[in-house]
Amino acid sequence: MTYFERVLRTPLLRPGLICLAVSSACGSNEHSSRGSGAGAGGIASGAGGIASVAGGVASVAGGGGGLSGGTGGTATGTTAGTAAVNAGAGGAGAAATSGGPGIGGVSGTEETYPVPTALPDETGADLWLRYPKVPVPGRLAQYQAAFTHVVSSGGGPSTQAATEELVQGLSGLTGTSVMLAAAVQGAGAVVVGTPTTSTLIAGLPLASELAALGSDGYLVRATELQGQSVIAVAANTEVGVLYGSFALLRHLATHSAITGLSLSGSPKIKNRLLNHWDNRDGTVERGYAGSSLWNWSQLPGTLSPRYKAYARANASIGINGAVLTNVNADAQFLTATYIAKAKALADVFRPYGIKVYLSARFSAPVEIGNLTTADPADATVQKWWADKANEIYTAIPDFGGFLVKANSEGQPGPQTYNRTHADGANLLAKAVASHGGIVIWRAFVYSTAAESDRIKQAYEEFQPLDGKFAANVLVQVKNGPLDFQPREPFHPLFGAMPKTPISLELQITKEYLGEDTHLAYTGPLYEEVLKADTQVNGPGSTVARVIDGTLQKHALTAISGVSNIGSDTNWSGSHFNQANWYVFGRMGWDPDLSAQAVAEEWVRQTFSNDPIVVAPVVGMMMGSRQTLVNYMEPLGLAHMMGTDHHYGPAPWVSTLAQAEWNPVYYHKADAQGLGFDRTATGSNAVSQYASAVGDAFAKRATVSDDSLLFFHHVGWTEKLDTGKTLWEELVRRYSQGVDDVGHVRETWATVKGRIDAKRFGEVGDFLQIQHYEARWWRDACLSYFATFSKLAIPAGYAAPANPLSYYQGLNCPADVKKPRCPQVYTGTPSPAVLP
Ligand code: GCW
Repeated sequence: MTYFERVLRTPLLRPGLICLAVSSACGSNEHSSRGSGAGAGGIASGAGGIASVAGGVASVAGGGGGLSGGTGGTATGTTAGTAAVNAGAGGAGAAATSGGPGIGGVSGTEETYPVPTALPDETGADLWLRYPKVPVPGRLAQYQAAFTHVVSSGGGPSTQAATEELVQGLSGLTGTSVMLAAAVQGAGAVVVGTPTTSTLIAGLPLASELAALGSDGYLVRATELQGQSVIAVAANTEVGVLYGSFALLRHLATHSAITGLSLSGSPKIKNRLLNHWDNRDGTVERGYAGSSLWNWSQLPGTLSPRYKAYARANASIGINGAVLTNVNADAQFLTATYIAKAKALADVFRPYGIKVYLSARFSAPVEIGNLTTADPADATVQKWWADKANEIYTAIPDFGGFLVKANSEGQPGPQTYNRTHADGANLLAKAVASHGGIVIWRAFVYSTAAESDRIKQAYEEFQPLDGKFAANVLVQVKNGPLDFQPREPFHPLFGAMPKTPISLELQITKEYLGEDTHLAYTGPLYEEVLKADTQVNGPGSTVARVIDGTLQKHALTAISGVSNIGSDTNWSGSHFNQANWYVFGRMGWDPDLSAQAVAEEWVRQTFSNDPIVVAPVVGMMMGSRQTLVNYMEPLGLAHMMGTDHHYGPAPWVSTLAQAEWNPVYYHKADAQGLGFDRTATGSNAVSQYASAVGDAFAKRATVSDDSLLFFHHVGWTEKLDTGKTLWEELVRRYSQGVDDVGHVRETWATVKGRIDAKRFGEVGDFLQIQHYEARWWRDACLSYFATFSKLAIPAGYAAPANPLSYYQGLNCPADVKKPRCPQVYTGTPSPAVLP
């Protein structure tokens, strides 16, 4: 049976069987009293291939197996029949990881969705905040009865933002005019506020629950007021009220039941930041979504309406900080002219609970301050930063602080003056401390010194500094030790600096994952690193527990995502790239959410709640990252992308000035085999991990195939766990990756007519590009590796379409901001695995 046939045969797709609530918006710290589901399906992290795509679908459908792990949920929905949640046995896939935290079955409705008759084209500009009228009559009637007016009797700009959103969202979803009122006026009131801003909220018996929520938490509760049934949205702060309003709207936009409604949530990580790599000239480093959203030349006088839209979108997923500027920093951003521009943005973002931060160029005292040094030990330098901080805080009283890349890839830093990273960080930390600011100091260091193994450098430089950083400094660590590859093991610094708050840096923009066109949902990647067990304090010492501060007892916590946002109408360069922004926010709020649960809520809000759309599209997303790994860098390969632009395959590059800039440095293909020996017989990078983890990576018997070539140099004809030789397994994965993109295209074809023609067509076009480029990756890499293995493509697999010289001679992309390689868009990319 082909993948396509399997999708069509999924019981879910039969009329009347549409109970697919695999998950809800509710994770372990975002509770619904109505859902008591035990772990829903986990993510696929293993060999994947076609099974990973199919597994995603099967798990949503509650069908059998696939790669979905975990036991079936047992949600107790209040609407009859909504309890059958992800009841599939799961775990059939050998590579299944365990399921996520308890997830209640609260999404969706049992009603049959009508085939849409007229679907207006959509640009994607509304993101997941579309609020279309509920198209199923039962649920619509419930919502129309329950939501007739929004009651707010006080409060400031954040409360106003919340009520504006509720009025817009509820009006859209119910197809009626939901009004704002100062008092309860009959049935259907949504009463919002804090005990301070609203006497109605103050009168409800919520004090003890609110006390447990902290400043950003919220409660959404069906209750009674003045003899009327109402929904209360309550919090300790007005921003909490805003978060609660978005939680309610998400609940409704996913067509969830509202009987006995009770939602609550509070973030596990305090600072949840987007890092924009935006430059003064409007370009975005590693941006594939147009130019910068910040129109510096028009600021501060002209405020694009997109600034507010950006703030709404971020608040809706819990993001509460934006570093406006590139870590490859420009001192001009710290001048009065640019501080005024940042202030204008801060003023727009403030009601939405979003603070602005700036990247700080370490040499700014010299470049814009006329000093002769930037030495942290110099008193004039210290005064310069203190004065600069005062100037910024005068303009922006809630300025978040500085993000710094120092002594890496040519950036200035304290080492220029023989000082340490801690000396540098503490200089800035002291300047912002009295204002409540923080400094986020990046551990992504990339020196020019020759190294035995480039991935060891961050640990070597930073681990010895543990305990030396000021209290308001976080060290920000990328998910892996190399550089945002499609797959890497987790970074060894997680857990290794117990006295230092550590922030996790994820990349949302897909620099190494197909940039704007390829569908690669990063939720599974994020989940993989968050769940990775550092073992520093024994089992359970996951990266999530390191960065939420619970493992090593830090109150200062942060997570950053390198933004994929730009001036494109669809914000992120593609419709599916919006999901990566979305999942970053949701997992930043709750790092225990499952990628699958988040994918489902995103699809429901972005495309459709119809199970005939939700199940296959969630399946496409959940399999997409493994599929991309397979056709780009399977089995632990890394960094084989084209020079500078990082687009397309170039494993043969060997002549760049520094050894570790070259792909050959990372894959180490030779006549014997492939892969980087990082065990004790090689660079011994494994020794940077806790011994239980390092030992597991070091042994061929225990290292997973997904990390194999990252840690081992393996002979071409050595047998892997799969029973195939390395060469055979390599060919199999590359080929499977290509064909799985073809299967995704077939799946996408099934939702035709269920979503608007514009977005349907645009996604289809990108999938076609991805399919051709996947074949390009496969053919180029296999042709190249064959020159070492001297082995033929095994029977049952297509030969590369062109000789190696063809791929080596390609000169693309013409435009690195929208990279394409039309030369390879010929022929038929599949099948790579011959029928
Ligand atoms: O991933 C690499 C990018 C650089 C980036 C650097 C970093 C901002 O290729 O463009 O520079 O990482 O994270 O500092």
